[in-house]
Amino acid sequence: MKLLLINLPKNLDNRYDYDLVIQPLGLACIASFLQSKGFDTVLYDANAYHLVRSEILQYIDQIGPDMIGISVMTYQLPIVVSFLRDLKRRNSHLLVVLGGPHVSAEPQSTMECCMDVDYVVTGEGEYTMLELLTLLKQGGNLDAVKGIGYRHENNIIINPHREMIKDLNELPYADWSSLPMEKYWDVFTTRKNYARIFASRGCPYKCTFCDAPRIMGNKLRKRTPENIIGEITLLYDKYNVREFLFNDSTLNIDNKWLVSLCEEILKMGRPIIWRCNVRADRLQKDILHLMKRSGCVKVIMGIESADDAMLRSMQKGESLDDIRRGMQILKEVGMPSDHGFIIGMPGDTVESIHRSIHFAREIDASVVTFSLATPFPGTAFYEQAKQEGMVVNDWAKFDFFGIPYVPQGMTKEQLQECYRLAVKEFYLRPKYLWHRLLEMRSFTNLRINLWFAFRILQRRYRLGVLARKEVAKCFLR
Ligand code: B12
Ligand code: SF4
Repeated sequence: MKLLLINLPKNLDNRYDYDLVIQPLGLACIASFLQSKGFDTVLYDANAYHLVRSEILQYIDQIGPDMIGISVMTYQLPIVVSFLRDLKRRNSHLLVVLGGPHVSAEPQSTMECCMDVDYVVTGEGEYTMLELLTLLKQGGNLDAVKGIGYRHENNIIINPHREMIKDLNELPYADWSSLPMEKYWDVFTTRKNYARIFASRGCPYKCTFCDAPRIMGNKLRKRTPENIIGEITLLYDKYNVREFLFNDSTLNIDNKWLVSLCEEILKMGRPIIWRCNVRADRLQKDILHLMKRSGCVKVIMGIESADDAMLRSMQKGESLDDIRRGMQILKEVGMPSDHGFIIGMPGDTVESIHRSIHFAREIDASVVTFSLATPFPGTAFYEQAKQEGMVVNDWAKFDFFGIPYVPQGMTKEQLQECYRLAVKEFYLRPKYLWHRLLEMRSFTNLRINLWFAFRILQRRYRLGVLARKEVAKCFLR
């Protein structure tokens, strides 16, 4: 049986609608794992080539797989469903398996909403896919495969979850050889080629807005520093990768392990630059110095809100004092940082959002992102939003920019106005624009930043148009 794992673009009908081009790491991990077990598995990143619908369908015809696997984040579901309709019309015998964040939280409804889906996989995909493919090849009962959903006599059966992989060192390195490595970049990329890798999986925290623990579990599981260095060395030597981003939810949960990782990077004898996600309350000055020496050029640290009551209600496990302390350490070490705020969570008011906007200006970080609160299925926030009456009519809005949820006490227009203010107050300041320009490290970096500036303004404009349309509707009623 031939399996094709394919990464779809966010817009199947407009090849220019994209924000970044990043490796589909989850699919690449599953591909190399199945290949190592002898399964005929092809990995293809249609997003990296900016292909449109007809071109992707043509590619699939050429490859002629028996099964196709796609990863689904919540906002991607409508795109995937529309693509599968076209695909199954051309080839009704092709089996379809979906996995990833949305499917892990909503296996039943995913199968209900799309008859073209034959199987869903919840949680980590490597061993579940191995068992599913083995069973399809050799025969046997699907109810024995943990972590899948399937159809049986007009019913949908969702099997129990599979335990998380205990030893991540067992896994082979991702299937880099199938990816066009020179095509990848994100907003901060300064050096080509650039790659994202993961050093650990799982997160013990319980932030109400986050889906990560559901997908990768509540326990932090780490690869050994030696194992990670092996993959970095391969990427450096064979694929000329000089810039890395650790995809881990948080890299500084276990600081002792992080120290060993940095020491191994220093010993490796290959100069790289890297970035990672951190939590403020786990930052230590000496470790941050070591990270910097080993090539860390930036950390990404979610702040979420500058209001202590909001931080408590989000169960962030950090206070504003922790965040200020973290910011101070970053400043003392001279570590550039990026920070994310979420606006429109339950309990937010125009005042609490303004507090966050002012705080963002005060900390003067190099980049600050404002995301509109999005209740992803599987999170405590989602349950609360549903209790408050949220009805989901379009999963495409679940992308941090659509507005699927408005906190009680605020109107949608107020929320849109807050977002527009945040963009204006932060990004459109001459001082900020000047700093960004001074920070440019390469032509690649400049080009990427110009593209992002365009996308931010485009979104702000669209939100403005939407807001005006809503106001017009009110007058017409
Ligand atoms: C790093 C990261 C990013 C990075 C890189 C993303 C990437 N594609 O590499 C950046 C910052 C760019 C990013 C952007 C976004 N992200 Co993000 N991101 C993450 C994070 C922290 C790790 C993802 C990762 O690489 N994991 C490691 C790999 C190995 O695991 P994996 O991808 O989950 O794949 C495994 C399983 O899910 C499963 N699987 C996955 N796909 C498939 C497919 C099949 C067929 C099968 C069988 C199995 C399977 O098997 C894989 C191997 O075990 C997760 C949180 C988390 N810890 O999971 C959020 C997360 C995935 N992101 C999320 C979101 C919403 C986004 C954005 C939409 C936000 C935005 N609007 O900007 C964008 C979308 C960009 C895009 N198109 O990819 C949400 C998704 C929630 C949801 N239900 O949709 C998460 C869960 C965080 C959250 N807020 O709760 N993200
Ligand atoms: S936001 Fe970060 S710390 Fe909080 S649960 Fe998600 S991954 Fe863990």
